[in-house]
Amino acid sequence: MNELSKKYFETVKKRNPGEAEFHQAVEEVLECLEPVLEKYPEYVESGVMDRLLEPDRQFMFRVAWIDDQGKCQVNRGFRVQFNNAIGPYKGGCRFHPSVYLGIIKFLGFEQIFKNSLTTLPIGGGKGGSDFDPKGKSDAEIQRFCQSFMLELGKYIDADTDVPAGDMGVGAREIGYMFGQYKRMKNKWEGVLTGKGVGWGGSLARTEATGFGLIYFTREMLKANGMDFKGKRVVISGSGNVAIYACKKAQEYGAKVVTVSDSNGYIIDEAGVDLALVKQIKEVERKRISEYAARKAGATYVDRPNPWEVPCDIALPCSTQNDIDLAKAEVLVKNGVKAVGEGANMPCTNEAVKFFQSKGVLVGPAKAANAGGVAVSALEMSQNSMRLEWSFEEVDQRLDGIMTNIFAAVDAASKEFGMPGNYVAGANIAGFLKVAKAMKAQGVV
Ligand code: NDP
Ligand code: 2IT
Repeated sequence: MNELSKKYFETVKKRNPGEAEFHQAVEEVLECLEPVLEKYPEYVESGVMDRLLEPDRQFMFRVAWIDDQGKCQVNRGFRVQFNNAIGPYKGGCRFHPSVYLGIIKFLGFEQIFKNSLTTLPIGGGKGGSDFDPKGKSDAEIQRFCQSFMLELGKYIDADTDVPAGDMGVGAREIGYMFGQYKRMKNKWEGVLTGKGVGWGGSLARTEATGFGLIYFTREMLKANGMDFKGKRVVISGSGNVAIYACKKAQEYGAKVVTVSDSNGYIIDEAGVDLALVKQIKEVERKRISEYAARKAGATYVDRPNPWEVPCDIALPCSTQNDIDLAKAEVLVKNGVKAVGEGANMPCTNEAVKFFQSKGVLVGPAKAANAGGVAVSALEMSQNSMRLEWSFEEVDQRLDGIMTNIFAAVDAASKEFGMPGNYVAGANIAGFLKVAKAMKAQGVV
């Protein structure tokens, strides 16, 4: 890191003590932006960088709700409105017991650049709660979501801040939150995305992040003389992103041999049976170990490390810091050629640098998983127009957006003398659009 980056980084660490994930996300961006700030000192002089590193505002609130035993439960809710230079704050809500301000801030910060890369008019934000949806009844989920929205609803609307899903928040939770918001405001507006089809949701939003990941990775492979056909793919996670990444990779002729959850992973050398995964995860909401119990020839391994399974292409689609340096070393030893980040920040900074030093392609999260939020922005457009587009139309736009994102990332990496460093390319291309807008709008 140069002296300027160090100065920014020290300020961030001092202002945000104990927020390791946020520091990690900032560190990577600062390192990648060094040549950009040398070329465009005006972004330093006009305070764009100082302002970009400090969220516009952050909300933390109590979420009290009554469980099925009639007891009062208390969780903490968050919304960080990070930057709205190019559009309303936009980003998902995560419900997971590990959630605290540092996680929401890292996600919100990354979202600024991701949303910029989509080329659509959306700023960066993120929210969530330390609520654990696992093992809760449907009625408990509903009461929690209503209580969460009762507070969150004070800070959002369709032109200000538009939340969506993330880990632990899918169609069911969005439904309950949307219903509550509508009741609070007596207004039907596109205040959330990921809504159900038939009441404002966009076709292909469910598939968008996973499909988009594969479209981006396809472009990255193509630029390096490879494709998905016949490749062995390892996927972590078995949630929304993992399922639809698996589907599209299989359509492209890849053999997906694993999916996982936070307890363990399954190996199926015959290729993952996606209908079975969907039945277990989406319908029954059970553990992935069930897969091995029901599918002949598949085995379950009782530790959440699918990265020990040899593969050509690794698609981490579960959570942050899933692949550290030790796991990256094993992947490289086993011959991995490309990593496509479906989750947010799934590789540690050390793992990313190691992959790159060994010539492994890395498709960074803020580019590779931008398909979800891109289709969310298309959902906002459809809501504003009071129109609905067909699945094919949305999917085609998604493919075009992901193809363009790869092209922009690739071009930026070359322009700044780091060809093939798509991590730097994504940070640079994402940053430049936001920085230009912030400078034009003055010191606010
Ligand atoms: P889901 O809640 O649908 O699925 C999350 C999956 O990750 C589950 O299989 C979960 O297993 C697993 N998981 C969670 N924690 C761990 C852990 N510590 N170790 C191993 N596995 C774990 O979430 P999504 O699929 O929506 O999100 C996955 C990732 O993709 C997240 O990083 C999210 O931020 C990112 N993302 C999501 C987008 C979207 O549109 N949904 C858009 C862009 C990025 P378990 O059931 O055991 O918890
Ligand atoms: O991390 C992400 O981009 C998301 N969870 C999707 C956000 C959105 O607004 O669709």
